[in-house]
Order: sequence, then structure tokens, then C-alpha cells
Amino acid sequence: MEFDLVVRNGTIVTASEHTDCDVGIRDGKIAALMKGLPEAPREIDATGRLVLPGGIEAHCHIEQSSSLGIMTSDDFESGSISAAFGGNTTIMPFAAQHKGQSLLDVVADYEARAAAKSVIDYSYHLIVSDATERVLATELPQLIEKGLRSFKVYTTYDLLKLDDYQILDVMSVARREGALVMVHAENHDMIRWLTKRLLDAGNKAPKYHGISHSRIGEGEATNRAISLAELVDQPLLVVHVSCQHATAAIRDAQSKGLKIYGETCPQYLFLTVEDLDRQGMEGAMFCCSPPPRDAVSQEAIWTGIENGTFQVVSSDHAPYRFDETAKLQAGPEAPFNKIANGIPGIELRMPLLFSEGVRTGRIDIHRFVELTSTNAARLYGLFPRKGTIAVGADADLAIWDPDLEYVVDWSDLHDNVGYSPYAGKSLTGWPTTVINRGRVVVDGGKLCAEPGSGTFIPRERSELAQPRGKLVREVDPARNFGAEIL
Ligand code: DUC
Ligand code: ZN
Ligand code: ZN
Repeated sequence: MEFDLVVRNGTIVTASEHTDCDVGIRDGKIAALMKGLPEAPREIDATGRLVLPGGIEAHCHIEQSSSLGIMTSDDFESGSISAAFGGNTTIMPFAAQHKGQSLLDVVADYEARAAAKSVIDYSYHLIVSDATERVLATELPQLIEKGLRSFKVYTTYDLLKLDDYQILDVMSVARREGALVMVHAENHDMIRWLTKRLLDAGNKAPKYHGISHSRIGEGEATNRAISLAELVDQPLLVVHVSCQHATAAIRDAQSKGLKIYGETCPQYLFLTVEDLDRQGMEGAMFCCSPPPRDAVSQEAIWTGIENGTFQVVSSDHAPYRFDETAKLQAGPEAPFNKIANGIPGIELRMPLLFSEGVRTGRIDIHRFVELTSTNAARLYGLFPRKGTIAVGADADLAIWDPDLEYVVDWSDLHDNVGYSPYAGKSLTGWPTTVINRGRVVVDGGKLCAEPGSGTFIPRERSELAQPRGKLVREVDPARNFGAEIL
């Protein structure tokens, strides 16, 4: 059998197994997994390296205009390059609808940007902020049919939030058409109420962002979103979970057998509210929602990663420059509620989790693969094409040097945001070669792929995103009544 490329002598790791063998790649697919494969025109020596499935960055904001009209600093070129250097072979950012927009127009516009620039494969989630009759009845079904099988709804942000009624509408379309709903869960009125009182008392500094977005509010909205999903028997992924309150709600729902999934992010493992209190306005660099919490919350998040409450660790890369074009658009001393929300981290998501999770023994390498690649593929309908190393799958590989030591410095990264929240952190382990559909995208610190060489990947119905389909009326006749009338 002839191959285009052989990755030789590495340790192949999937979510469930590891084995020492070669990977033979032909026409962008994995064609053989075996020791001693014949020579190919291109060979990569992976002796002493780990060969993992390419990361799937399932939550990032790229070339996206915020509801206040602020553009992220990364477009599909810099965003996908930065993702690739961090070991990813697929990115899944958001095509965001703003009020009054047609989702079809939003997606067409987004597609054109991605197709011309991305160096790795991509799909996107939809953000539904205007759940009109047309969106619900026509646009969402059409987009799901095209393979865009996930949408995010918000319980907060003035210009994005849906009310419970609208969320039920969106969930019921997702249920019928076979899509996954993702929720940003924070109690909007608690945030508003706290924000007004903080500002009235003259508390404007970035650290008050952390106080205005309470853990109690995150827990409440998470519980509520889960209840809405339970009512209509629709799977739900709670994204960017930051605290014990929300983690407990998700775990409780999972223990009842509900298809409730959880995602967390490095900012909730490695940053705290103290970072929001850095000198001057520097805390603005750490303003994201939900905000970084404290050591107790960090521990709860680690526990959720270890015990399986969370299925996915994503970056929620939302790059806004620390200047008047973005973070400080409302002025050099902008009050906390006018600072663009978001933290960069697409390139460091996996290295941070590898170094601080795998190397410290908190999680094993298989769980790492699950959290950073396989589970996202399963949840979002990319599996088994992506998210694993198997004959017939796309040849999406990240070859890691598990012993490479370095100190984070933004100038070594490839995003366009101008700072890293993790600067100065010492890490061990880095993906030195990244291969997407058999194309070497990154090798030895060099970019080897052209903008536009990534491909849109339509997604299938995912088993995990299907309703349970069974009512539990024997247990409680009032439960799941909603599912009967969908
Ligand atoms: N919060 C979001 O909901 N999205 C982008 C970034 C952020 O902080
Ligand atoms: Zn969000
Ligand atoms: Zn986000």
C-alpha cells in the first residue's frame, strides 16, 4: 500500500487507547495504523513524541462583531493560524445574528470570510439573538440541513438575550431538526441590578465586573436553562462554566439521566478575580463573562473535569485588543460594564491543560484527548470523521513534544490581540507538528499552509444531541408535558 505521508515511531493516543505504531496517510485520510509501514514520499519522525487527534476548538469568537459593534482582533487567518500552532485542526467559532438580521445572510457573510482565510478546517455554531417566526420556521431548519447543527442562546446581554419563552421555541426547533443548543447562562437582572448599585456608589474599576456577574446568578440561570431543556426533552450544553453553583446544577441534572453537558475554559482554572484587580486598567484584559472566580471555584472546576461533569474544555477565545479600538473603546477609564467582554487563549488552551492537567497527574492523557477533541466531535456531529485516530478518519494529528519547556510570552503566539492573560506562566508540553487532512499545517515552529486551505465541514446528527425520546411520566406526570405537544 502506498502512502503520501507516514508519521513514524510515535505513541498514538486516543480517548481510550495508546499504542506505539506508524500512521500511514493517503488522500487526507488515515489509511493504516501499523508498525513498519513502507516508506512514503514524506516522512515525519515522531520518536519520543505523542501523536494525538488534532484539537477541536469548539468555542471561539473569530472575525465576529460583538453586539456593540466591536470586531474581534483575530480574523479567520490569524485566528486559525493561532489555533493551529496550539495543536488544533478544526475550529468552531460563531456566526452571530444581531437583532433584525436574517440568519441566512449572517451565515453567508461568515462563510465567505472563513473560506478565504482559514488554514485549518472549520464549522460554526449559530448565535440566535432574534428568534423571529421566519428564523424558527425556515432559517434554522435550512441551516441545520446544511450541517450547522448547534446554536447558542444567551440569557444575558441586552442585545443578545432571549427570554425563557423564546429559548423554549429555539429548543423545540433544535429537538425536531436534530441540533444541539448551547447556553450562556447568567441571570440578566441580577447583573443589571448589581451593576447599577456598584456604579451609583462610584465603583467603576474592572474588578467590579467580577462582582456584578455573581456565581449565584450563574447558578440560577444554569438551573433555569436545564429546566427549560428538561421540559421539552432537548439536550443542552452549558458553555463556559465558571463556578461550583453551575457545576452542581449540571451534575445533578446528569445524575437524573438528562442529556445535559458542560463546557469549561482555561480562564476558570488559571485566572481569578485578583487578575481583574491588576494595576490601573490592566484588569480590563481579564474581563470576560462569566468572570474568573476564586480558588474555591477553580477547585470545583478541576473536580468537574476529573469526574466527568464537563465534556469539553474550550478556550472561548474572544480577542479584543487592550486599546481604544476594543477593550477601552469607551475611554481609557471605561467603567467595568462598558469594557468589551472576552479573553484570548486559542493557542494555549491545550498546552495549559496538558501542562497543568496531564503533567501534574490530575487527568490522564486519554481524558485530555476526550476533553480537547473527541467529545467535541461527538457532541457536534463530527465523529468519527474527526476527534480520533482511526483508519478512515481524517488525518488530523497533533504531534506533541511532552517535555518541551517554555514560558508564555505573547510575542511567541500567533494571535493578533497584543497580550496573553497567561504571560509569564511556565508550561511543559507543546504540539510541534500539526497535520490537517494530511496537510502539514505547522512544523517545527513554521506555518506550512496557505490561507483558505481549510475546509468547511458539514456536521451530521449527533447521537449525544438527540432527545432522550422517552417521557418519564411514570415518575412525575407533570414532567415533560411539553415534549408531548411539540
Ligand atoms: N463572554 C461571552 O459570552 N462571549 C464572548 C466572551 C465573553 O466573555
Ligand atoms: Zn457566552
Ligand atoms: Zn463565547
